[in-house]
Amino acid sequence: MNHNQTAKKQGRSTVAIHAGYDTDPHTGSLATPIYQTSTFVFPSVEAGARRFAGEESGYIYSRIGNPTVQVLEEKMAALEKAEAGLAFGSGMAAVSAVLMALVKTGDHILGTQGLYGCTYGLLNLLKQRFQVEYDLCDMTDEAAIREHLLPTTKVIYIETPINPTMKLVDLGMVAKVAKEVGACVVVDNTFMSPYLQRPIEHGCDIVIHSATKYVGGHGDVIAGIAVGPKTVMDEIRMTTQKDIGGILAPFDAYLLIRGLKTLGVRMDRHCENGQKVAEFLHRHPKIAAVYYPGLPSFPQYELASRQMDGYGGIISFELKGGLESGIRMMNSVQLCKRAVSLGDVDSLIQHPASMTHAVIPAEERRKMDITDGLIRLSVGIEDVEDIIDDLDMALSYA
Ligand code: LCS
Repeated sequence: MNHNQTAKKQGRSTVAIHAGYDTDPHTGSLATPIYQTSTFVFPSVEAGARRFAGEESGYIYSRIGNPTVQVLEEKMAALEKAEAGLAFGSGMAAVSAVLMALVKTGDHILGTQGLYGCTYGLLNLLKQRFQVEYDLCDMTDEAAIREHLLPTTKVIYIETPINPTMKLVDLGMVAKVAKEVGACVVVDNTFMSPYLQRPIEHGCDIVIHSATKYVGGHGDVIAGIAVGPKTVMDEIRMTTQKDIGGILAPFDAYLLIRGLKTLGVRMDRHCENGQKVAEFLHRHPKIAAVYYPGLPSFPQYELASRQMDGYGGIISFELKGGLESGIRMMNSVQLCKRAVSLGDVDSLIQHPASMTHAVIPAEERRKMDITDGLIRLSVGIEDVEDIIDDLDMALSYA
């Protein structure tokens, strides 16, 4: 039976463990074998030619398909309820391959006001080098989206929650508007993982992950995933993936397959810890504001509860003492690590304005509400009392 057909009837954790791979037919290996090979032997010249012509299935060369990587691609497609998936050597390789396959010179991309710094950098690169236009708008507001759409808008690009402000976008609302104008909705689902949010269920077209984060989960691999309609994924595989070449190595695919097997238990714990840490910060006298979708005071709490299966593990906050207090606090943590990235089992704390989002000019950052005092915490799966003790101690130095 086809893995994806089986997966439709199963729960998210079962899919994460079983989709894309059954016992290895050659050896009975329970774990997915790492096919550490660059190339594949053709049974005949004619068969090789048929594979190149797309007339026969079969592997050719690992830049255009590898059995270990394929298991990961099928698992992620099944989790996101997509037809097909593609794995990349980084989240940015996925973002760039998808966008460059969907647009050409003169086209327009409409993005959320607030994007991961390098995605913002890529939009500027596409504009400066290839005259692909872009605008960013507040996508919490349907009228603002309609105002910014152009006849040339090919892609609506969304992050939700937005890195690092945690603002949400109503996926169903954007998908409806996009359908009216024939634009493709691309969603960066990194902050949620497919365990907590599946944009395709809301009518969106393509989903991207920095698999470096929750998908891998252990802070030991850089990777990206894109999933969506098979025709679009096939096109990307044979163009911006094959010819630009940002593919994933078989060993890294193996690490992600291994990571996905514990996605459910990790995400449940990230959510549980995230909620308790957010509540602790919310009560703390030195904290001015906490941005976490699971707090009833969060402006989009209702949307979060409707659209997401959990509130996740990322919290942004500001101290009453501003940036200087924040720096003292971040320099005092011991258990939480001062590091970029997120979604790891380890708790990570960083300063967006000078780190992940430093590439965005200060004026643009202000429009995105990335204040200089904003701190982002990725709550890990350590014992939550230990995380809270560490933050409490660090805040005493703030
Ligand atoms: N999309 C989002 C939402 C991200 O947060 C990142 C990386 C990427 C795409 C790019 O993925 P990568 O190429 O790194 O796998 N975000 C980072 C962050 O917030 N801290 O360090 C990297």
